Amino acid sequence: MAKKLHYFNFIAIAEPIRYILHYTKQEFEDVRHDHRFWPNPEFKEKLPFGQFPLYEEGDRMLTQSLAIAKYVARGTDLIPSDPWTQAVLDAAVYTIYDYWSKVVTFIREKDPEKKKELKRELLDETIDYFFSRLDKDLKENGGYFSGKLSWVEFVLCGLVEASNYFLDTELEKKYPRVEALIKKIKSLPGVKEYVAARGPNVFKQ
Ligand SMILES: N[C@@H](CCC(=O)N[C@@H](CS)C(=O)NCC(=O)O)C(=O)O
Repeated sequence: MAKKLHYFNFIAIAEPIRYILHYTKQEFEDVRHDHRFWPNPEFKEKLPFGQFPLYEEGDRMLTQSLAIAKYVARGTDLIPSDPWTQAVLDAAVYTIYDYWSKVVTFIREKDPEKKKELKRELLDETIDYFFSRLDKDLKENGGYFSGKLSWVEFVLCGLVEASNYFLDTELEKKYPRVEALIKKIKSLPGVKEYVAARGPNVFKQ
């Protein structure tokens, strides 16, 4: 069945899904919508909640980036069979999204003074609060969130890359296990070739 992933011509919450699809060697159409021409009323209306990402499989549609990431990882080693381990991974991914929601607040802020303060807070407080704990978690679990590679490490990698772009930083530099994990994800078969073709630009015109 034909698979399509729709998102903007950008990394962010779609990139972990792209990584998982490439790593697990699933053929899909990577449909990029130009953010400069958004909202495109015609297409926005077709989206169940007016937002990307949208995943299509034949005539079925799925929204919500985490639901899509977990779905495309189904049936692979990236989803453990043990319910407790699955719950531990869900807890880690919701924590990563709690962090990401603060970056989204910063991205959406239009007032320059408020934006500056939100950036300061992220760089001086929020990142360390979350990443010191995530790094500890990785350290205690052999470099992963549950002892082995899962779909959640792909989510972390994509959102660190997007944070770096929006905040003009390299946040992983202070967190050695996060840094090592990102290197590992980006050198996985499938991901490595995709990243090489994608290049350093997070926007693709
Ligand atoms: N909780 C949703 C958030 C979706 C979302 O915020 N999508 C943004 C892009 S990151 C979007 O489509 N914005 C355009 C719009 O709202 O018109 C998810 O994780 O998929």
